[in-house]
Amino acid sequence: MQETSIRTKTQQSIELEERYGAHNYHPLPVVLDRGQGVFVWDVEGKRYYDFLSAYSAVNQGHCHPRLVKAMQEQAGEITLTSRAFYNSKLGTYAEYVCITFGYEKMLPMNTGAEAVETAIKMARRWGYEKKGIAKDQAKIIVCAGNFHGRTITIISASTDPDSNTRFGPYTAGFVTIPYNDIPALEQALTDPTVCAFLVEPIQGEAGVFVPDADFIGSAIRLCRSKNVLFMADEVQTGIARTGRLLCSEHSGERPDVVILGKAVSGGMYPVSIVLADNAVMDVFIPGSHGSTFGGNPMAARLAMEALDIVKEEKLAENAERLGQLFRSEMQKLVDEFDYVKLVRGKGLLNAVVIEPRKASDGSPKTAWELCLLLRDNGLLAKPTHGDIIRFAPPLVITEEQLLECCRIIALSVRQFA
Ligand code: IF1
Repeated sequence: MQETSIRTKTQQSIELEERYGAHNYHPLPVVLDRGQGVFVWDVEGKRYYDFLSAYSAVNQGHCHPRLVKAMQEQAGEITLTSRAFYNSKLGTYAEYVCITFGYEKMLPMNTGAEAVETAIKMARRWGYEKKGIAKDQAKIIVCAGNFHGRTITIISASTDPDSNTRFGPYTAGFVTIPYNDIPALEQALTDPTVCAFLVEPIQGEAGVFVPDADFIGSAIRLCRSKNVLFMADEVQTGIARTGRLLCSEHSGERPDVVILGKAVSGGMYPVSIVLADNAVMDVFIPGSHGSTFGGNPMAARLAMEALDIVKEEKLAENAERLGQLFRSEMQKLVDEFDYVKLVRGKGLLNAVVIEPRKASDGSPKTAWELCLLLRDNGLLAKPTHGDIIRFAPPLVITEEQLLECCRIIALSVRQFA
């Protein structure tokens, strides 16, 4: 009889995913099965601190009991009506969101990319109808190193070859400037066909690049002076992640358009939102835009509950306070280990840069190997762009848990020596 190798559940799950799933990701070898708060458990029953938070989608913690309850209740009432009809949750949701974020209108979508696409369409139509830009000539300024999603139009604005090569032909109308570069923005704004500037207040995927303190504020004022829409992509930086409800708040200025996603629903369901005032949002008339699931009652119910949790559990304040503690603890590792180059971030969106090295046997010692050590020590994080490890736990983490995680990171960095 053929000896069947005893394969662990982990190996079985990975083999199935490898065999039948597209290889559009290179996941860390761990198979998650359950989540609660800051913790996740793999199929072998091992517990980990989640320091990625599904790329800042579970700011409220995994399976928050209030969100589970809301989802269970709504699932038994009505989940989807389409926008062919009104539903009993959308008006309340729209009012709640507009009051919470201080905008006159919201347009509900599902994924972050759909919200970014919505903002691009809105800005272009605003450019033609309100700014008088010639037909099909509207341009949108973006920054090098951006990540706004993965549709053809959005990757047409990307400077990351992994995201955009061999997907052409590309959408026209994007002008790229360096991130955090006000003179370059000033120059780009001299073009009268520019309708908008689309930018992340902190570049997440690029490696948690925090711009100069006055970059966003100066950019908003510059755009205002040139009748150009400032559009903040807060899909990753929003919902209290950086120590304020919106990262743009740190600038003291108000974007014309805000794009939200991910933690709007606490990671329970794809929910995204575009916020703007009437003068911009009213370019959308019946039949001009939409989506099957956009604004559905389940999304509305979850988003209101998820945003209530952010406020009632003071998650922004927690992110601000514990983010400072985390960076000061990581700075100790930067001071002690030459291969821990720097720590940067805001609130609980942080990253540590690791100097790639080779072990004595010539094997690689990069951020990836350090993340494998972190996994073995009970903490999950993932590198971005090779040498940068993003650390972004759920915002419900306590000081005691955060300090335990700092000890796990320090232990792993020592083992990595
Ligand atoms: C992947 C990155 C993070 C985003 C910002 C829009 C979107 C995202 C600022 C689109 C999505 C996700 C997508 C996911 C991994 C993750 C990611 F590494 F890709 F860049 F978070 F940094 N704006 N980011 O961060 O939202 O359509 O995904 O809902 O595609 O690998 P989405």
